[in-house]
Amino acid sequence: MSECIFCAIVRGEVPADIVYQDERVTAFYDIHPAAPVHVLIVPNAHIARAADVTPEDAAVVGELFVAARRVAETLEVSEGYRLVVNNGRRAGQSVFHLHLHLLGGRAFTWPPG
Ligand code: DGP
Repeated sequence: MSECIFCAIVRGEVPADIVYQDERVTAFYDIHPAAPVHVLIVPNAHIARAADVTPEDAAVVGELFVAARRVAETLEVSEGYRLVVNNGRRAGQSVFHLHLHLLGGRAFTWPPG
């Protein structure tokens, strides 16, 4: 998946402000922040969309949430943050490597746009 920008970030080939990384998960600041805290949490192995997640991916998908908790604690937004997954262009997905958006540092409304 050499053409995938998030794969390149995970490999360290494209610079990013990484806030957490382990063998299976990487978290880095979004280049176009939509909140005072806006971090993307991705599996290191390429999965294009939430709709492509298989039972074999269940463990790493869980690890995304564990990493989100860790990032929220590190960045001191645990009291209120939003996790978002855009699946497909119609839902606003622009990078086709599965990612959680962790948004915090401000209040959020519902429903989202
Ligand atoms: P989505 O639209 O849900 O697929 O979110 C993709 C996000 O990725 C979007 O908020 C902008 C961010 N993004 C795109 N390219 C880069 C990049 O090269 N570096 C970083 N840090 N973020 C990126």
